[in-house]
Amino acid sequence: MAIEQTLSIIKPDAVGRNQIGDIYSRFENNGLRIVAAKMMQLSRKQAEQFYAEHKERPFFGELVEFMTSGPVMVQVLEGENAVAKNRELMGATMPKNAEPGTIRRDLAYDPDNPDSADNAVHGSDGVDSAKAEIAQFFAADEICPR
Ligand code: RTP
Ligand code: MG
Repeated sequence: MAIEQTLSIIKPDAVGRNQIGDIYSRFENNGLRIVAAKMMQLSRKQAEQFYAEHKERPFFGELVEFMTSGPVMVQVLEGENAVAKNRELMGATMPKNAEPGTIRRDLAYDPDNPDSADNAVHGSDGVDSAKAEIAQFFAADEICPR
């Protein structure tokens, strides 16, 4: 199987709930290595660029507000089929639709706000987008493949 890298972001809601360690454990316990990481406050411009594919969508403004509402933890994950593996660990986009056992269901679903799209994590959706997203946040010498 192919060893891949993927970009992961722990979003402001999960950072605010002190869930970085829980999420890192899920990565490490499922064959994904953290090979680069940084905490940062995204600027509006960085968030808009990162989610540019969604700029015509009705939720774009809300998404940019959310992604800039507090610090995020950005990491490169490496492992066999890392792109798909990370998406599997994350679960469906909306926490209410994500399966129990996934990050989004276990850590982001709020029964008092069941339709919220605040969903704890981002993961690249393909090998090509992973390469582009990694390059947006990390210089080559900031990544430590193992
Ligand atoms: P992500 O890019 O963050 O990993 O999420 P995803 O692939 O599962 O979902 P995507 O369609 O790329 O949507 C990006 C993010 O936009 C927010 N969203 N809000 N209110 C809504 O209907 C809605 N739909 C999507 C979510 O934060 C989603 O992760
Ligand atoms: Mg996406």
